[in-house]
Amino acid sequence: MNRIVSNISIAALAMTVTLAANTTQAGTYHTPTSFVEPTAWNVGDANTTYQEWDILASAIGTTPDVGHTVNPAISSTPGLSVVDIDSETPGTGFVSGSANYYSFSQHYGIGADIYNHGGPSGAGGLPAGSGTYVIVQAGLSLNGGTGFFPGTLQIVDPNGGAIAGGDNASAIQQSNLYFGTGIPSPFGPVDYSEDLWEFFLPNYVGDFRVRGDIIVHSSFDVLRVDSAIISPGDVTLDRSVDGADVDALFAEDGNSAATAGLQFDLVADGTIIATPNTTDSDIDELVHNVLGTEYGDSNLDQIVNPTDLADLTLNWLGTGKGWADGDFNGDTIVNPTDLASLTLNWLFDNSTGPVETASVPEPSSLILLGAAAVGVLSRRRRA
Ligand SMILES: [Ca+2]
Ligand SMILES: [Ca+2]
Ligand SMILES: [Ca+2]
Ligand SMILES: [Ca+2]
Repeated sequence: MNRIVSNISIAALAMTVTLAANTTQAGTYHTPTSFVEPTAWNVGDANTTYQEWDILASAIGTTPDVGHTVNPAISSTPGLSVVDIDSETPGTGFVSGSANYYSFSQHYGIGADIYNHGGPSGAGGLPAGSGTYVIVQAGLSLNGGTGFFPGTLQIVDPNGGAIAGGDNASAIQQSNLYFGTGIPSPFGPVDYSEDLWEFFLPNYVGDFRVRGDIIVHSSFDVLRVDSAIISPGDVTLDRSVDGADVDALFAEDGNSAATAGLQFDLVADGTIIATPNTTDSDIDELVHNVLGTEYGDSNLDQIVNPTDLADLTLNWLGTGKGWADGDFNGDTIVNPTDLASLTLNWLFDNSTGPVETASVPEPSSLILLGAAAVGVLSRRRRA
């Protein structure tokens, strides 16, 4: 934050005060109608942040006025500032009488400094390989159909440097939430847009800045930023690592990380490899190193035993199946290939709890069981 406090910023601040004092309108002119809550977590959950601004009180370091919830607490408060276009220096925009950011002379930018759990103000202690999921929602009036210049809303580090996954082209999603015409404003009726962006920052849990460049005569009105720490292997970004993540990773086999999403590229080489037991395999990284288990462990208790075999037999020759059903190679079918994976790892045990001592079939009898299952079902299909 200190980098933006300079002689230039003092001049900009003085201009802000003067212009704000000359305006006669007061208060914000539009309340977002379509902002959404995160679906993968609730505001206030552990290792998440939420901050929202509507009344923009200062051109530099406005604190969130709608809400600010961080768990666990972080020692620094987020700040929203006007910056120059394509720059992190204080900008020519100013606080309008409607408590928005505005410029009638030049394009300008906004930057929101967000303090994250692995940053200097946070508690740290997060699992190695954790990343950050960021949801940005903004509302602003348009000038000739433009508010933010396309491609400029992005996540950068607190000094403006690039973060993998934070560039606009890497956004998981960009959606228009609301578009309105004839919205009353201090400058007459305007078009108004509410938009949402989602980003995933792999291997990044530090502080960050949300920034974007805005066209002249567009009035920047509201901003909401939610973030959550994502554990390694949670490729579905739902704050849980389970069989659904294995299935999702299988489904991206052969795709580029840019296409699939950076969260899938667990062995970070730009390509998603979901072939078991191969060099640089992302699925091996998930199954072996993140989940600590082997192919065949349908219930992910780090043991391959009759419980998993029961899942497999229950779904034998079924289609549209996943890891939890006994599909261990991602082809969505439960068949002899999956049984072979299970038998190969039969009685694998990486659990820390007591080893199951109940009587279990020997591998030889297991293979006979599998052969019997194939035989029975083959006869049924012919019948
Ligand atoms: Ca998940
Ligand atoms: Ca990879
Ligand atoms: Ca198991
Ligand atoms: Ca299969």
